[in-house]
Amino acid sequence: MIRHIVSLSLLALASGVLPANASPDAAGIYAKNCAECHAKTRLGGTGPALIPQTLRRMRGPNLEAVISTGRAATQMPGYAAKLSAEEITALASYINTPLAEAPKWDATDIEATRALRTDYIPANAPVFSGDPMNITLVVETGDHHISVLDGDSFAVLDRFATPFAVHGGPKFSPDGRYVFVMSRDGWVQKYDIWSLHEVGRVRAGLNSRNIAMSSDGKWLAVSNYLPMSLTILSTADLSVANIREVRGFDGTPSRVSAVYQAPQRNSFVLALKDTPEVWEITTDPNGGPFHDGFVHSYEAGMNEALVAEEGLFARRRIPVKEPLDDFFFTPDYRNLIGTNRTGDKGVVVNLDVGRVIAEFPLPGMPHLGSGITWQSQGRRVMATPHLKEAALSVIDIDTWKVIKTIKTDGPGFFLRSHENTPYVWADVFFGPHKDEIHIIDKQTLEIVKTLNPAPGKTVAHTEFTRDGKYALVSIWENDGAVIVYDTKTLREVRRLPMNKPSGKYNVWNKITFSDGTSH
Ligand code: DHE
Repeated sequence: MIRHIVSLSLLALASGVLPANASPDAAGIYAKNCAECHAKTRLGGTGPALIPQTLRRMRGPNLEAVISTGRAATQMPGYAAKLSAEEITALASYINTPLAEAPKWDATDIEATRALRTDYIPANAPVFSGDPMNITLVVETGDHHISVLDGDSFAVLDRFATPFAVHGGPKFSPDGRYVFVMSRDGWVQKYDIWSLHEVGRVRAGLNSRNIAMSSDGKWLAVSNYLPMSLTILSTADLSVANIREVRGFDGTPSRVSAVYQAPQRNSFVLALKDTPEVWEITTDPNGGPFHDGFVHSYEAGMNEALVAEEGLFARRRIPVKEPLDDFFFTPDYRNLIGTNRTGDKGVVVNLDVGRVIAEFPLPGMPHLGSGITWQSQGRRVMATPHLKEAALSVIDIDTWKVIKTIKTDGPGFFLRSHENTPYVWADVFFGPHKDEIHIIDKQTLEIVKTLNPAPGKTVAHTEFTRDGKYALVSIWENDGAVIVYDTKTLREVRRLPMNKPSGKYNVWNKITFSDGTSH
């Protein structure tokens, strides 16, 4: 009898059908089918990392469907013919389980991934005839490419492959020649716009948030969730200049919510996601310690930490009441406006005095990373969309009062404007009106028009040409496009086919911190 059961089980295994009570060996299935591309460690190889931190953020089809049918426009094949439904379910659950131990990713590991292109020969002048300051990059997330658009003719000058899943704004060198792109798996790619050629890439983190360029163009900060660190790279050759393990006063390890440059301050500013602190790291070659504000920030009973750091990359800690998830700055970079994890209030941290100077209600999960500011009726205002509310909040940045809540047709993701246009362009990213984009008068704060260029399709994220004459809007779909609008007539003038275009970034607008652009 026993022999009969054993032979039945062996028969079942040989035919790929498991007995009802046996669960598939997910680790074994992974090792056999996935490790070659995604690494034994699941931290990624030629394919992306397969860990919850990465998978959670991936939009689109669910995991089992990707394993079954593969991922279009990538090397990922479908496994439906090779693995049973139970095995696919087990594999999906296995890769969605956190790693048993936090992986090490130090300077040696990073350096081992640094690959500078041997076929790259820097050009002496732009290899194209257009205005290098009016180049706009279009991130195409559908097949992980960037299109380099001439901002006058709208010709695609180059289309280069990026690391998988680029997120956040690419950052330009202050002269506009080089651009740095980051993927969620922590890869940083350097591209030479003049030469229309990749320079190289390096894996600065295992799961990263965003990048920031120092005001002198020498350093690129990479904020990481995994490991919990800030990596600073030399922009010249992508080598590691500094790695800071991120821990709060009490030793709590923390992910970094985001890092931005504060140009007037020669510093990087970052907020910690798991502990209530903001850090400022100097990129002044003469180093710290910081000005008076450094001392002020320790008045709140934190004198034990009053150890002034000096030199390049010296750090200053600013305590806040709650961890900040997302933040934005006033144009002079003296004030940081952050939001707490529950996304119901705005907190203003004055970087000069190093403490919170105002709080105001801001319910509905404001997306401050997309905030913009402009002059409205003689005062400077900032506006932010809300990820969970069909509204935009407009705030007076002198009084810190919400002066208007503009009702929209759904929660939005991105806001954009330009000094040469009287309008703000606000998408409606979520819900049944995701195909709309609102045009808002910067003075009256009223919606004056709603565009609906591709009914039923997601329409989002606007960027302007250098002169503000044209607005470029994404039809955020695989068979999508970038629509070029005349910003005066609000009429469509061109439609450029693109593969799921997401953000677009104009060199001039970004390096001059144009009024109406986010970071
Ligand atoms: Fe983003 C920028 C955070 C989800 C597309 N996003 C940013 C920035 C932050 C941020 C902090 C500013 C970084 C910078 O540019 O230096 N994003 C978050 C989140 O916390 C959130 C809600 C959850 C997460 O998955 O991390 C999130 N973001 C998304 C998406 O789902 C989007 C729509 C698609 C995608 O690519 O993942 C998305 N985020 C973008 C884009 C920018 C961005 C296109 C740059 C906008 C710009 O104009 O600069």
